[in-house]
Amino acid sequence: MSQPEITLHGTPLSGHAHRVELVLLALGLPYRIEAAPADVRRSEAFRALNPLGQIPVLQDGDLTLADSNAIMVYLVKRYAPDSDWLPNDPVTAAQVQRWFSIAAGEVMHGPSIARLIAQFGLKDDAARAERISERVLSFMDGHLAGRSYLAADHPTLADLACYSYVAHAPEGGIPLEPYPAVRAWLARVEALPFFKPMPRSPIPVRAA
Ligand SMILES: N[C@@H](CCC(=O)N[C@@H](CS)C(=O)NCC(=O)O)C(=O)O
Repeated sequence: MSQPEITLHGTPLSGHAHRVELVLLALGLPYRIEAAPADVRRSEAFRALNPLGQIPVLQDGDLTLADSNAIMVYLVKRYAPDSDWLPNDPVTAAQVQRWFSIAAGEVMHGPSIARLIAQFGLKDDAARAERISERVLSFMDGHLAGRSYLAADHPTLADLACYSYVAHAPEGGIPLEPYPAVRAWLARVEALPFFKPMPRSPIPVRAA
């Protein structure tokens, strides 16, 4: 039986879509990308897929699923349940979940919002995004000192969930130089054999 085609609705510069694409690549699953820029996301057809109007959305056969972290869990449970991406042992499973929360919480409200302000003109509180970024990056840097990956001694979905917006933090004016353990971890994720980068945007010039 041929495998149903997986469609990922996203855009090239969405870190939320990028993390899902990394999982599709990690699992070696065939997929196609359906571009969903802002005007498409406002359409009735797209709202039928996700009433929140957000990307990413995954379609796999009859299944339509929104939310990047939920999609990552689905893909691993459905296609690679015995893999190390989402371990079953209670402590590691909880650690992965913790980093999902950080990805959707501090990483979203820090580096991701800072990038949206700097690159896409989002009207939001840049000082707050900077404060949250510094707090989460300091925390990650301490956590990663002496560790290779976020939730286990091998890569898990936690790393893929947090990677994109941390790697692209400088595009929001958030420097990564003060965080050597974070930079080493980013390099480790980038060295994974399936890794595909998200296109870089220009780094904003900081006022002197
Ligand atoms: N919790 C969602 C957040 C997704 C999200 O914020 N997507 C952005 C693009 S990166 C979006 O579609 N924004 C449009 C909007 O919120 O109206 C997830 O993890 O998928």
